[in-house]
Amino acid sequence: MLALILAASVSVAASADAAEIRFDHIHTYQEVVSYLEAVVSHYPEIAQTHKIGKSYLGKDLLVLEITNRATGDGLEKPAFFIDGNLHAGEVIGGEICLNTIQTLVTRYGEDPVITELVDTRAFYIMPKLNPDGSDHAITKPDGLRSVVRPFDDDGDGRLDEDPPEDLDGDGYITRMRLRDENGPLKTSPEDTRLMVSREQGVDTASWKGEWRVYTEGIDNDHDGKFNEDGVGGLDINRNFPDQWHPAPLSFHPGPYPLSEPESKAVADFFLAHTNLTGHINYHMSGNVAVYPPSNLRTDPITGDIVRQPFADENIYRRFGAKAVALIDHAKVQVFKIHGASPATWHGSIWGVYVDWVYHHLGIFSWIFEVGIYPGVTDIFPSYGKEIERLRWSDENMEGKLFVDWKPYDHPQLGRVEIGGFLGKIYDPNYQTYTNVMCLPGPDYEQRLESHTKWHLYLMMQSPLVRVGDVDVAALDEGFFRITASIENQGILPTYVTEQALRAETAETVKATISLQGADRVGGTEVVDLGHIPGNSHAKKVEWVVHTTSRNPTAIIEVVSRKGGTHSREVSIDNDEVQSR
Ligand SMILES: [Ca+2]
Ligand SMILES: [Ca+2]
Ligand SMILES: [Ca+2]
Ligand SMILES: [Ca+2]
Ligand SMILES: [Zn+2]
Repeated sequence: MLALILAASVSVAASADAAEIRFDHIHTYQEVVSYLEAVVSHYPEIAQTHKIGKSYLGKDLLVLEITNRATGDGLEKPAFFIDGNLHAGEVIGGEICLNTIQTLVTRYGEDPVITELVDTRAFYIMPKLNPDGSDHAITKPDGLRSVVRPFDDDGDGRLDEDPPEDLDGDGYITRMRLRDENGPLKTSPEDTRLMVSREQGVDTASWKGEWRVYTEGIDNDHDGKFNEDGVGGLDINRNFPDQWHPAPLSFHPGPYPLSEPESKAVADFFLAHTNLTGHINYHMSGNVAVYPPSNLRTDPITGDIVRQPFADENIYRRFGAKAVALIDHAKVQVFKIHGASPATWHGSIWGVYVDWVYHHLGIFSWIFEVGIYPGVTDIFPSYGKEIERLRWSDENMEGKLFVDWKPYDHPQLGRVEIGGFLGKIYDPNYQTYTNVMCLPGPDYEQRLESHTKWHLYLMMQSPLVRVGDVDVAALDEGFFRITASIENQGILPTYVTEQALRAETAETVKATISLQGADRVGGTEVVDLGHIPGNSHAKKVEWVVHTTSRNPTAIIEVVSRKGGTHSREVSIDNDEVQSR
């Protein structure tokens, strides 16, 4: 039923101009599919869709490629990958992806920078890395970590046997509180809707507790725990092959690396797209831009700690500083993941997507944890004190972010009260839930755009290898020296990261000559130029050729895996020689 209503609202929303998108709610998978189809049909020369696999529930996993195909295939250009919605409820990343798509396709041909980027680079954008999970988070009152595949959260041998229930039928999963003198909570002296810890509340009345709190629902399996095993539970951001560890060292990492169709599909896409130079994996919490390593890294032979190459760290900091500058109102913090969190597991997390992309493939890879709603940055929603959130809700949202406690006769607990903070708000116009951290509002779209600006900045940093001047000098009769200048016009080196050199994934730059009406007598057909740093002088490559025919030509082609493919054709002017 819900699916039918959704489909109807999609066609209405899309009818004005099918290739336009409004950022007024969080888009479902089907809405994203419709938008991507419209983009491809409106902008066929610069946009195409790749189906890179199927989700657990059989949805196509879609990557939109944006590049001007008239100037070459995407694989022959430096590329950037952006994805959203790996974690089900962290839905703003998908909207950022859609904003970048919209910006690129609508401003191509108008904005000179965007035009040049789409002509010379390729963008691969995947708004819904985990469409099943994100649709669940958007359309159902409960939530889940990442994918919907049934998973035994509590280790009792049964899968998803105790999800929460919306007992009072208000469309939300909130909390239940039960009066209990031994409970750990007391009514807050600041506001009777809130509770504080019993210890904290000791001096306000007595040392006794008042409340015991549960999430809303039934203990379906009668194990004394409420809602301990809902939909899904495994985390595909612990399912990648970099330093993968099983439980309990890693939290719900899946049975083995890339065991899930979603993680395997993106990994295969990365392996097939050796032109990638950068990647952002979007999440939503904390307002931080963070980069690998996410864990302690040791040499497997010596046990010595292996540190990140200093040059890469420097570049991460430079790119991070730009995020802070462009996404300024969000007060972004930038740091390395490992060591940032407390001593749990020595601050390490294992099997993380961006670690695999950076450490195995040598591509700059970021987790961007999009922060909290602008304008209330410091207090809302989960980082400030509850009392500040509640006041903010009262003053700005007519109290809508908090459901007042109401009595309810629970079949297992007896009389309880149901209420508390909302994590997401239902929008009856779209029949979708919007996470409270990304409510549409006055700054919302600018915020999405500020991320798009950062993407454009990062893409401009890529290497970009070109055949520059080609000089043909006559030697003895019929002999010519052809000298080509091979340039990296970009900012990053052709190996992109020092880690790519360590991992031996950085392919060197190769120049090739193909002759028509002439023979090569000096120099090899393919010349390995090694790597070319960014901001550098050109490298020279030289061949000697011999010809007796009229109008001979040479095509010089340079191939840099991450700096692009480029060629120039020159004529070898034979007339001058023959007239001597
Ligand atoms: Ca279970
Ligand atoms: Ca589960
Ligand atoms: Ca409810
Ligand atoms: Ca239970
Ligand atoms: Zn996340």
